[in-house]
Amino acid sequence: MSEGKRERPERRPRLPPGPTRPEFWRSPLRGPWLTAVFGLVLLAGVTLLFVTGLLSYAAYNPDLSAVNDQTPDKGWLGFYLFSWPTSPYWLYRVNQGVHVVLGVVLVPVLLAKLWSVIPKLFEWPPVRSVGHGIERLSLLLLVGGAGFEFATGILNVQLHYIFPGSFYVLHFYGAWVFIGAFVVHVASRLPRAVRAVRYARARPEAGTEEAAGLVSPRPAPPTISRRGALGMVALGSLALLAVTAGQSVGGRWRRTALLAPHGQDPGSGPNGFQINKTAASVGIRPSDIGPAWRLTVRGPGRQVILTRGELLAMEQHEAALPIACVEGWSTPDQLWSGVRLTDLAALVGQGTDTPQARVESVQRGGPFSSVVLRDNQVRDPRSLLAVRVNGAVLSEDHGYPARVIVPGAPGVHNTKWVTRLTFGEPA
Ligand SMILES: Nc1nc2c(c(=O)[nH]1)N[C@H]1C(S)=C(S)[C@@H](COP(=O)(O)O)O[C@H]1N2
Ligand SMILES: [Mo]
Repeated sequence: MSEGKRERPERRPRLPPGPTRPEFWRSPLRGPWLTAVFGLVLLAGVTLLFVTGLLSYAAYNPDLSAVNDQTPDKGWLGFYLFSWPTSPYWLYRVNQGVHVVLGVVLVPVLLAKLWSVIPKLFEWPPVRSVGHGIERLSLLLLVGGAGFEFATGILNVQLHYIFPGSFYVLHFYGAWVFIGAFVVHVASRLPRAVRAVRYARARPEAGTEEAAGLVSPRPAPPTISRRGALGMVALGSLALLAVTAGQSVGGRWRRTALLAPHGQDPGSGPNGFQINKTAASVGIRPSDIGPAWRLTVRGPGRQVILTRGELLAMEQHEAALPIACVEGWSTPDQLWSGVRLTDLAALVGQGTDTPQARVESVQRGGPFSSVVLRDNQVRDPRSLLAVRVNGAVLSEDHGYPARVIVPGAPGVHNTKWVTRLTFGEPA
């Protein structure tokens, strides 16, 4: 034991009083092992958050049109964008459920990790050299980026739209800044973390290199073991999982989602599933969706206008598909029925090579009142302009008289109260 011990370095004489002094930090729990365990959990978790986040963004087809997303210069950061598929039809639902639930569940781990390294925030002098300065700057981006991404994400799923601008722009740019700093951090710390977990179970001596500035030189008597602390964090995460995951599973599990901002009870009957925005809340007037409602279908050089009766007289098809919102909530599959988008395209002369389509709602304004669907989405036989759900006429809040439903698409692309479809217009 004494062999491995190093001389304690001379205490630097002029540390300002307070948190810059190592002996200010007295928790006996801090040390490389605890930090490394939290760090490794975050390494796995943040990687999965990043991948599901990028996929989630791709699902919006932001490369298709400025209507779907207006993030400036996403073209460059969106180098990876691809045609979002319609199969498997649950892909977006699972992806978004994982992204949101994992983000919430990792909050206690993130806080615990920050707590475990807080003495290093007060390192003195704050900058020792150029290299040290750069490293600290990257840590600022790391911690700031993590805080920003978790905060914007959680505010968004809790429907607090207090952002200066679009959530997508902030969360997307923030993700790239955060992940850049994260990669640098992992590259420089991973070997140390692995070593700490493997070998440094015994408490390293404060002041040694192994202690990494984390171990208190004047530890207070412990009130909990390191494993106990780990268990508490795990319990916190599990508790969050228990009150969050239900809204991603949907159906009767929704009742367990105590943190769901839309409430736990979506009602009963064929239309008894989660509603994002009610007709009243977005200013849909009864006259907009009454007998005077018409569906305009447009193609290059052609236009057809249908009444609801004419729409109902067309061949009706069924598709069992979920609604899956960016906020992480989703419904189990619902049985929709209505007219295939390809059949509507055929009315205006589009064949099997049906192009992309722009969908517009009677709703005036707002980011959800119109979207552009990709050609593969339009051509999928399960993509419907739905008029019924689970055997009943669509309720007003679910989009009466007609709404779009597309397999695998984010909820926001399932436009409600549709009044116009335009095929093949360059968007
Ligand atoms: N016209 C219109 N369509 C819309 C919306 C909207 O606000 N207006 N919300 C979208 C969003 S974000 C989602 S998640 C789904 C939710 O559908 P639901 O309310 O029937 O569950 O509708 C989408 N279609
Ligand atoms: Mo949504």
